[in-house]
Amino acid sequence: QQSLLLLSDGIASGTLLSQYEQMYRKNCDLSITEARKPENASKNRYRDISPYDCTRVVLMNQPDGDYINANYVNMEIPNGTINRYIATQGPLGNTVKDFWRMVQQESSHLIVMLTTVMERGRVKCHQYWPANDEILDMGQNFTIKCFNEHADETGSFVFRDMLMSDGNTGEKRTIQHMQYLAWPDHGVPSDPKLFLSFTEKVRLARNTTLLQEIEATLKQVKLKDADENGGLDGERKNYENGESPCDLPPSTSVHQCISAANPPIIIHCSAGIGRTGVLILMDTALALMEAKEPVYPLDIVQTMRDQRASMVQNVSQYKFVCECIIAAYNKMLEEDETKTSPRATSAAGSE
Ligand code: PTR
Ligand code: PTR
Repeated sequence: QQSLLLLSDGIASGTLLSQYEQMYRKNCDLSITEARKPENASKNRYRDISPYDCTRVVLMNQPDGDYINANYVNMEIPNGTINRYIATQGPLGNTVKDFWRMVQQESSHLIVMLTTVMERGRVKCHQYWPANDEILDMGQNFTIKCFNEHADETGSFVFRDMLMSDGNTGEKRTIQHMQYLAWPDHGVPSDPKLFLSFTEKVRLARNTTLLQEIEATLKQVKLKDADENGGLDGERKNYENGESPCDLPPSTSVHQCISAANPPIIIHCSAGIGRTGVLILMDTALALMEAKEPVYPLDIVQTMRDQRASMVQNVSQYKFVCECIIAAYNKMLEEDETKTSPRATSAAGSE
C-alpha cells in the first residue's frame, strides 16, 4: 500500500516526526469551560488535562453534577463502521461512582486500562474496582462484583469480569476489564509484539460483545414484535415515534438505541491522553487496513485531537505506533500470502 510505503519513508527521513511535532495538541476553536468550573476542580486528576465541552460525556441524573473528565471519541472507517470509544482519566477516589455511572449510562461492556494503580511510587489511578470475588458497594443499591481475575501467560496483562448490578432498575450487566501492566506514562510498551497482541485481544473482545449485544437487541425486538403482533411495520412505526425496540426506558430515542447496539469501549490510563491515544490510533489503523483503506496516522491523530486534546502524547509514542502499524501490515501480508497460496506451501513441503 502506497500510504504505508510513505509511512516507512517518513519515519526514516524524520519528516513524519517533525510533522507530528507541528500539529496542534488542542483545537482552539473548541471550548473547555465545564472542566474549569470551581465545583469540578476536584474531579480532574491533572490541572492541564481537560475535556472539550462539545464531546464531553454528560452524566445524567447525578446528584453531584453532570461532569466527568471524559470525551467521546468516534473513529469512522470508510466501510461504514464507526468505532466508538470514551477516552477518560484514571478515576480518582471521589469520581469512582461517576465512572461506574458512566459505564452504565453508555451501556459499555468493555473497559481497557493502560496503567497500573501506582507507578514509581506515584498514584496514577484509584483502585476503582473490588478485589477478585469481592463486591464494591456504592450505595443506592448499586454494586460491582469482580470475578474470574487472571493474567495472560506472559504476565503482561490482567483480565477480569465485573458484574454491575443496579437494584433500582434490576439491571445486571457483565463487563470485561482488560489491563495492560507494563506501560509507564510518557513512555511506550516494552515490546511491540505484546502491544499488538493486546490490541488484537481488545478487538476480539469488542467484536464478541458487539455480536452478543446485537443478538440480544434483535431478540428483544422479535419478542416485542410477536407480543404486539404488529409485524415489522409496527416495529418501524415505533422507531419513527422515537420508541425503543427493546426494553430500554420508554424515552429512549432511536439514536440511543443504535448507541446501545454499538456501545463505546471505555479506555483510560492516568491522564487519558497518551497511552489511550496510542491504543485508539493502533485500533483505527488496523480497522483501516482490514477495510483496504489507506492509513495516514497524522490524520488519525488530528481526528482524535478534535475530540480529546493531546491524544498520543509525545513523539516517541507516535513513532512507536507508526512502527507497529508497519509491522502489522507486514504480518497481514504474510498471512494473506499463506492463505492465497496454500498449494505452493504444501508442494514445497512435499518436495
Ligand atoms: N503534571 C502533573 C500534574 O499536573 O500534577 C504531575 C505529573 C508529573 C504527573 C509527571 C505525572 C508525571 O509523570 P511521571 O510519574 O512519569 O513523572
Ligand atoms: N500534567 C501531567 C503531565 O504532563 O505529566 C499530565 C499527564 C499525565 C499527561 C500522564 C499524560 C500522562 O500520560 P497518560 O495519558 O498516558 O496517562
